[in-house]
Amino acid sequence: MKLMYAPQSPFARKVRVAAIELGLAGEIELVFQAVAPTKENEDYAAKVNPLRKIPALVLDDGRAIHDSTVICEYLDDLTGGGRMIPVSGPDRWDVLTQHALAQGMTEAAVLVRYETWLRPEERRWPDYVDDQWNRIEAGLDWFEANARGLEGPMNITHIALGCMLGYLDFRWPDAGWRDGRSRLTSWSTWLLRRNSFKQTVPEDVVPA
Ligand SMILES: N[C@@H](CCC(=O)N[C@@H](CS)C(=O)NCC(=O)O)C(=O)O
Repeated sequence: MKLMYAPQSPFARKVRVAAIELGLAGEIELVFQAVAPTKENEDYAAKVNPLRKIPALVLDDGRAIHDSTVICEYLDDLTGGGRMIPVSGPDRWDVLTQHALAQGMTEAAVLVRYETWLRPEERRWPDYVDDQWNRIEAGLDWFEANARGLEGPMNITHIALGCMLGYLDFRWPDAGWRDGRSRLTSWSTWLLRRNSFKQTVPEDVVPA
């Protein structure tokens, strides 16, 4: 299997962490794919993901699977299922809902990144950026208030939230998301020290 990824991407990191946690990393070849809004990437769009986003997993028979959530579920299924996303019952819906929150926060952070780094300065919309930050902050507050739910075996919510927090540290090291959030801070310290997270720390490099 080939994972189309970039070392900066929090969504690709989510898949890489899940693969390590599930013991599948050795079966996945990482293939760098440069993506960005306005980058046409026609070949990638035609063969892998019409949305031109990473990550995508290309299977040995040529089929492509995306997005990060579906790939995590696919990898989970390969190893019997139920570890990343509970199969049924109330836990399934809690995990999926909390994962959707972590995922939405990550999407907001990536939008801020594009808005402040890629969009030409004269066309930027500061209220939009503030609004995205506001959503991220609200999500952080929710996880701080409900951090007890983060205890327990590693699942897709833990991974998505860890990748989100790692992305904040990577792109905005001075943003101070830990301020006033002691429970989330200590949980993330534990999480980010796991091998799966240590092996996938985001880097601003273009792989050879
Ligand atoms: N819902 C997708 C989001 C993926 C995503 O937005 N990836 C970013 C990189 S971090 C991307 O491909 N951006 C390129 C673009 O928006 O054109 C997932 O979970 O995989």
